[in-house]
Amino acid sequence: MSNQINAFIFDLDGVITDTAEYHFNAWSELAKDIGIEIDEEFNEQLKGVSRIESLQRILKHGGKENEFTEQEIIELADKKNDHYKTLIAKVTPNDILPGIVDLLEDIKASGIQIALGSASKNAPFILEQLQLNRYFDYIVDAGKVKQGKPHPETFLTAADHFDVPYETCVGVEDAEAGVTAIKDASMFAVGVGSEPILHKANIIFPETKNLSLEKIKSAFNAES
Ligand code: B16
Ligand code: MG
Repeated sequence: MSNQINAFIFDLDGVITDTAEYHFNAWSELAKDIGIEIDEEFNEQLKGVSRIESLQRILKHGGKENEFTEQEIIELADKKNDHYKTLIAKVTPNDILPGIVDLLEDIKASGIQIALGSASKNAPFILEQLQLNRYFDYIVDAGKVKQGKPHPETFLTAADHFDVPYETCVGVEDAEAGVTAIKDASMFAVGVGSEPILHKANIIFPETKNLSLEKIKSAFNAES
């Protein structure tokens, strides 16, 4: 590993802001409509996972994976997204998780490029609501990613855009699927959350307020 970090690639939900709760609300309601119950523990499996894949996991969880046509699945996913969009319309800069603006400032001051690598097709809208666009040099278009997390494509797309070696990129994630994607992209993984879920990450911070560029740099250099 080279000891120069060329790019940071951030996940959105669970790292920059916490829209997981809104996703959970919208999915729970939709699931209830079709006779399926989901709880917070099951919701962990939906974090970082695309909209359609999330719905397929919910249907499987409820033993209804063969009950809907492809068209009906799309309609159900659209219904969840319509509800979700009404919830995220209320997002403001107050919803930025603690420590994130300082970290983005520090990265920018170091001259390192920053990308957003979210699985969410709503990511550009949320970033705008948070008024964080100016920090991001590139946003991966979740609509164009063929293989969602845990596949590394999201992270590889950002590195390819910057034309930098994968080993010089740092990915920041809160979800197991996301950390797997970063590691499979041969990048340095920063996990935010609990050790048992994120154990594959190179360094783990319990909460966003604990994130520190200095600590990330020294852990990165120690592995170079
Ligand atoms: P959408 P991230 C992910 O965002 C969420 O964690 C996941 O729960 C959601 O299903 C996915 O985005 C797709 O979102 O329905 O808005 O396109 O964590 O990758 O920033
Ligand atoms: Mg996430």
